[in-house]
Amino acid sequence: MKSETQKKILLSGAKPSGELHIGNYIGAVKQWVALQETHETFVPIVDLHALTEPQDPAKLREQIIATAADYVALGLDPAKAAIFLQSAVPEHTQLMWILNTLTSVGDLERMVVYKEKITEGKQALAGLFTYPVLMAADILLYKPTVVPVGEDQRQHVELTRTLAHKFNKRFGQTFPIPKELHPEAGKKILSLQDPTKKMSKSHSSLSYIAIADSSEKIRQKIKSAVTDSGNAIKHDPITKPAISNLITIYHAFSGKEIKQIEKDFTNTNYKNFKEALAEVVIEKLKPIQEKRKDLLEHKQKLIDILEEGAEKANAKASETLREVYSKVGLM
Ligand code: AQP
Repeated sequence: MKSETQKKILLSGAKPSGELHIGNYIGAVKQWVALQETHETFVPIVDLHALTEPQDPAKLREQIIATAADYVALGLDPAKAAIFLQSAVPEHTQLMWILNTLTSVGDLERMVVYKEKITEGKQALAGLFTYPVLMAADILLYKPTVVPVGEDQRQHVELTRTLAHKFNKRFGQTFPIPKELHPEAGKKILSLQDPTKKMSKSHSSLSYIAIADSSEKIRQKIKSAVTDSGNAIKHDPITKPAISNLITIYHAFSGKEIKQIEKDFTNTNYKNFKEALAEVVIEKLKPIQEKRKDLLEHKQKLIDILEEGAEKANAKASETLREVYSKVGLM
């Protein structure tokens, strides 16, 4: 038990509700890729979460396989990380039920993502309301020490910690309390069209850059990105959120320090900076897109990766669920 809590374990996932974008990459996947070297890594494609909003079944299947290709092309190594479908490991929904019995409706009503989705006009469905409990189950099943996520998931990880504490208090020490990790820069990449909102798959396609976007599309999207008043390339998220967002993207894709980027573009303007940014993004995505294309041409290879990942995940998940069932008094 002690050695298990000390083992470094990582759990995080992405929802195949559309095309994976550079916000998902900078805020989350980039950290998974770095940490798979030092952590036992579980990175489900959380397909059940995609169902919290209406999906066309044929399109969903395509998005699921495309997300698997994105994961591998972005650098997740199936030899180091268990890449699998959430729906292939039934323990996720089984543990969710147990956690549901510990979750207060008041806590769910406070979830900002839920409130935002309702304000955007999404239907107030029970699945959308309770998905943070499924997310808590996704996490706790693997007893992770770290959960690298974007800032939008902070409240959900907080709920996960609350539920872990509640469970441990009532049934005895079971779950280590997971720590969320955010990148230093880029924990919330903003929409290219509306810098008051985060970049999201389910918003207009002009507002995000998909991992799979062509060079032409990337140039067009960055060119049409909203900017702030003035023309200085200055990183100040409060007064200049739009250009700061573009500088953060430049930083994430080039590895250059933000101060250095400001310096390099001192005597220039938004137009020139945007052109340079587009080239940096295109250059970085090119080999990733080639790998992605190759993977999608060999779908069976992706399916094998998912099956192998599910096997690894299942071993861990079934062990945790057995422990939980026994502690709560199920036979
Ligand atoms: N804009 C973002 N900036 C930084 N990180 C982000 N993440 C999402 N958007 C940004 C992080 O990416 C991981 C996977 O997210 P997800 O696919 O599970 O769901 P999401 O957060 O709901 O992403 P989207 O793109 O906004 O999807 P839709 O529009 O379908 O709801 C998470 O760690 C997330 O924090």
